[in-house]
Amino acid sequence: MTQHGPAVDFRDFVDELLAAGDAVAIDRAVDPHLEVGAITRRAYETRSPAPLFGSLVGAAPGFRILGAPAGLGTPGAQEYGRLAAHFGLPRRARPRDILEKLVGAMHAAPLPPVVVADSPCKQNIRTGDAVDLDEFPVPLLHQEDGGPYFGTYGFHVVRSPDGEWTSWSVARTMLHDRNTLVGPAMPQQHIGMIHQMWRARGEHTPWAMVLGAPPAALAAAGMPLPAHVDEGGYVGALTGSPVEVVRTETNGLYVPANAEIVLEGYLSRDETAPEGPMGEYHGYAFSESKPQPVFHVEAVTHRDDPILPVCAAGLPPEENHTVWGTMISAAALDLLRSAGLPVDLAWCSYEAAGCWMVVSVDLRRLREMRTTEAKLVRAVADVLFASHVGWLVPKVVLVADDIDVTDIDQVVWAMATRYHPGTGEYNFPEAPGIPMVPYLTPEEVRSGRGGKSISSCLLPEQFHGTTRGTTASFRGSYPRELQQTVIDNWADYGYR
Ligand SMILES: Cc1cc2nc3c(=O)[nH]c(=O)nc-3n(C[C@H](O)[C@H](O)[C@H](O)COP(=O)(O)O)c2cc1C
Ligand SMILES: [Mn+2]
Repeated sequence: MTQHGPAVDFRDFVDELLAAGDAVAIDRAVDPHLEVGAITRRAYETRSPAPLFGSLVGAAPGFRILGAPAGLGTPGAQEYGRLAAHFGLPRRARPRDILEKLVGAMHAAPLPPVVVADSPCKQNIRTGDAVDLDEFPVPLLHQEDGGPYFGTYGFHVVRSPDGEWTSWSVARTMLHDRNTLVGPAMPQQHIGMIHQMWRARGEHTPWAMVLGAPPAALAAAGMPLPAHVDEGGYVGALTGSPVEVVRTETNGLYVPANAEIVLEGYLSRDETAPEGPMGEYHGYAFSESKPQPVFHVEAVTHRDDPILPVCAAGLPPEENHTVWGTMISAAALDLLRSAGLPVDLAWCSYEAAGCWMVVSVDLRRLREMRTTEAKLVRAVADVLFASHVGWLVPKVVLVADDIDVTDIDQVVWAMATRYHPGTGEYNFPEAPGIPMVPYLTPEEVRSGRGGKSISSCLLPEQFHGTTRGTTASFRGSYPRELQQTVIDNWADYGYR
């Protein structure tokens, strides 16, 4: 193996977290039945290091779980360290650094994966009747879940029948029995589109699922890049080296060679089974299960002492917010900027649980445009709500670029003091959107449209390049030299 580093090798990622004190090796026996989930949830909610479970009740010795693989750290310099490590960025990276790296790679030439001979993911191989998913510590993550979830932080690999498009995408999969899984493959998502192509030919969809993938590949598989774009090529551009892949045992797909666990088989043409309920990323568990397509596992390969990464979805911050939210932000930011809109940054506030994206508007460029609020809002809606990424974003909040959109306190302040009730909100009942949003009416869920808005926190005079007030704050209300003096003397005043 030639690829090393936390972005391209999950083992290196885990080692880096341990070395940085951002993961805790837990040796005592922990039960995959709820206890793994409870510890992982508490780690998110207290912003503690990621739990690495080394001894799991009922599982084969050596089998491990990493919980909260992209949870946040305590507020401060390394808050985003675990996420930054997914991209090979320093642990001190800030959201803007991460976004600019992700956007930059969208404009670099794709570096497609390369096939290699060395493949740790084949250290253990089981095929046919020897496949037994119960051998793994598949966790029941919440007491309200309909079953244990194998895939909460892995990605599907599928390829279009003409071989032109290989899609990597993150979606959940629940254990159905010893060799089948069940989970969503929504028609608007790329796995659903490719599934439909195979179904139209009357065939099952050849499929693999990769767990313990190179972290950058996992994140890219959670990114709404446009259709027909291979996430694999994007990951190469992002990390600067092509992902090393190997052929599956059974179905001719290619998977990252250093993956912890690979499941291979097919996504059934038309067989379904009940899936869920599950504690979900908006922070709720709804009581019903739904019929979803069945994934048949015909081979399992894994590294020695494999590590299954686990996201225990629910209240923020978990990986749906930190990874998915960040990848949505980057894709939307690039889309809006590329359309020539005066956009500084876009950020899906983790605290908003996937329900809104805050967009900061470059006031200098806004003035030059000589536009109005209604026209600006319409332009943002036209670009965003027609796109693959925009389908995922229910609400957009526009703020001026004096607001740091990655700081929720500033966003709340802008919404409270600048959004005008009655005139500041624009509704888009015809815009298509993901039907999982909790507040949608049954009719909106059925039609797949509506429940979408853009709220403007731009003040009328900001369209003409003026702002009536200045900001009364440490940064806004004192001369630069005095600010520096205060900072330099902070300890001398008696502050620690
Ligand atoms: C931890 C995590 C869990 C996710 N779970 C799902 C899921 O269950 N279903 C789904 O459609 N998307 C899920 N997503 C979002 C998709 O991965 C994302 O929308 C991605 O763009 C889909 O790939 P595609 O654009 O190639 O279709 C999840 C993302 C993350 C990071
Ligand atoms: Mn895709």
